[in-house]
Amino acid sequence: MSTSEFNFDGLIGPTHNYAGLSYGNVASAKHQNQTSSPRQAALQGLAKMKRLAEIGVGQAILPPLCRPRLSFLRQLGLFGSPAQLVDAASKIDPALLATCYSASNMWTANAATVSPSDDSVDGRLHLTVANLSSTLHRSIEHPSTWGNLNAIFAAPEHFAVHPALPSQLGLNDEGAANHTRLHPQDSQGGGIQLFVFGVDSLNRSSASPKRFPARQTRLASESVARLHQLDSARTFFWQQNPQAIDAGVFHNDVISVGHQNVLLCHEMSFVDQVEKLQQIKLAFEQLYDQPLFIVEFSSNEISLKDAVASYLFNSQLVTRPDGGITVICPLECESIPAAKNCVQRLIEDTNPVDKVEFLDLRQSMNNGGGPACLRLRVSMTAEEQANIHQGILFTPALYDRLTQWVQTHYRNKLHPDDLRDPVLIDEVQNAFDDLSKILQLPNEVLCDRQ
Ligand code: SUG
Repeated sequence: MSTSEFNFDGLIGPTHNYAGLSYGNVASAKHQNQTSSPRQAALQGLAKMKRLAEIGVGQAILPPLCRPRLSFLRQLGLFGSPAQLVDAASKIDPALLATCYSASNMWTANAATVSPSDDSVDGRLHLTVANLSSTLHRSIEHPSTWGNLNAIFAAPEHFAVHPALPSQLGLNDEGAANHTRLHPQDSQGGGIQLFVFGVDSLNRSSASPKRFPARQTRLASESVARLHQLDSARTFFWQQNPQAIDAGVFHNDVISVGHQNVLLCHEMSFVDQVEKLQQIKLAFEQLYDQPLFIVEFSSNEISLKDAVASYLFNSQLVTRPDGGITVICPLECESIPAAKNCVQRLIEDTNPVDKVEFLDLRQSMNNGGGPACLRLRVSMTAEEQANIHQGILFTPALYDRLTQWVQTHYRNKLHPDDLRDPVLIDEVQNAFDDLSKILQLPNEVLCDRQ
């Protein structure tokens, strides 16, 4: 069946802040305790969605999760009114308060792993919510993400929404950020799915990073592939290069991006990279009788440090209606010379990528989230599209309403210390009351924090 790709971008929530919660994420550490602008962040995210929709790419949104997550604080033995809970959490540790206020769910590439119906034995589109169990602030996302995805993909004859894998050491799963699908330009027939894990938790002697944690395990990736009923002949499991993780590449999408018949990567992306790239190229060519374009950049062209600073590999590759591919880069790829040269080579070399656009996503970038982190790709048939919740499909009218909504409800400035302000609890609640009407999703689904 013919499918088209939609980007489900995270609508950035009203409590976007810089608390430095993600160990191993260089940008998050660097901006710890700086003042953020939730309003600018959300407007930058909306501007990206608008631009992609103008280019002609399928665009939808995933709602933010309601914060603070008070039920989490109650599970930890705190009690009282919302204001008392917030006060108690801040007295235990400001990091605990920041944890339950985090807007990290904006990076929807970590919300779930998605396999289109063409690839699954049962002919349904599969989504597995990511448990995000490597970091405390992200590990509390999955119950609400599960609720939202069930409300959006509510037709079980078309969609299978799997709950997160058990949140246990050894099963850490960070979703589509460590997963890519390759397929010919005409998207008929199944694709090749590439899962990238950071560590093999069942095999202690296997390579692993020394400095920073690996956030995806082999067991998690393989379990998701089983749940999605994928054809093992078309499914690959590769290990991320531990040196890259130690340089701040906490997800594979910080060092590699695949789209359609193009795979863009750094030479330090994977373990046994030369052999792996040969294997996948051969598999693609045998299956589809056409080339896979692998664009690999050497450390001489761009160091790991510049790759992490520029987020070159977190650019989005999107197919335009005319069949060409545009690379959507963060502004940082324009200002870091090595990254700019790589972009130039990418669009000049023989491959389908022939245009570049640079977008300002600085608010998200300062927490380690680039263009590709902000979107979850879902390839759907026309019938599947008609069966998802329609209120989240991006239109010019929805853009106008959400822009107005952000202007009305979001603070322009937010410092982690401001999270102690009890007024913020009601501000967020009011924002969600209105959002529920705009997206036509029940408030108890959108704001399940009680
Ligand atoms: O998980 N940052 C996120 C960034 C996620 C980027 N996503 C992808 N690469 N797909 C993370 O590290 C920062 C939160 C803070 O410091 O408050 C944070 O969670």
